Amino acid sequence: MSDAKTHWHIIGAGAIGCLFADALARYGCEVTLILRPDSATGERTVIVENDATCSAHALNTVSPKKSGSIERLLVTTKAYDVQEAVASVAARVTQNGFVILLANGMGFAEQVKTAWPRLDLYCGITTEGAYRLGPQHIRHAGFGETRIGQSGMLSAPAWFTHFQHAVDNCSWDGALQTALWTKLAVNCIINPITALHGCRNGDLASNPRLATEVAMLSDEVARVCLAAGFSAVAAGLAKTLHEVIAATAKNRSSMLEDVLAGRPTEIGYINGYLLQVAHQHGIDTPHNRALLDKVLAGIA
Ligand code: KPL
Repeated sequence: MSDAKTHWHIIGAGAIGCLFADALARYGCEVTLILRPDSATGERTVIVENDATCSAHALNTVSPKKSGSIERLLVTTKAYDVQEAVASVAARVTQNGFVILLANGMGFAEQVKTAWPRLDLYCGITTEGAYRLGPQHIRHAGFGETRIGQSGMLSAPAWFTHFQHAVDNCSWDGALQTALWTKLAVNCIINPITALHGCRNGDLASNPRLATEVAMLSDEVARVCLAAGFSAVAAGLAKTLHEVIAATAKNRSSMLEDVLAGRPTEIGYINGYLLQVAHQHGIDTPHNRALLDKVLAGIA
């Protein structure tokens, strides 16, 4: 069997899950979507719309209990669902199998590693933009990049070559922790402020009051990055923020989208994780604490 024909299971059939399912299916892989235990299963058509094209693939969907043995598992749930998702299928991941966690925020990988130490675990980050138009029907709204890595693994494992061919603009990152901390730092600032003020990312630069809030929060976040050993992330934070805000000026952050949709937010794995690290290093982070409390309380 050529590697392109390998079988991927994807748990978390939201916009990002469908985007990756479509990419792997287009490359020729067999793709099975694992749905929630109470969902109707069977063959479903995954539709991905772009500006110019629309791609459709009939994929098998199963419940966790019916997923059979799993060699390659991609987890694309919300951060707060990662543990439960992995728990529902961990026993089915084969001895040589592996798991990629592709969710926003940090902290869940440690939880998974502690609960299932035998799993060969990779992490990823993606800046691909996609939103749901309906069940398994999405719009690919922004072309981004995807990075995959594993702590301490400088070069990519053999399976990665084919994954990289299937997924556009995807690379192996031998220092993924730095990329994860960069994204965490940016998300700690853009996400809660936009969620609380109900504004687009660009307003954080154009509205002086919000820009002041950004500066105060950045200062705290940078101090935690530095203490955690990510001095380059701390030093480059102002520039990175400026670039991300400019590049996503018209977008709503994922946290604002969650608030508007009445979903729980991922703040526990974003500012909540930062607060945990700050506490370990004895750093005072009152602005992050206040934002976390307000988002959790739903205060605008
Ligand atoms: O990652 C993002 C998010 O919304 O979660 C940013 C970079 C803030 C873009 O909106």
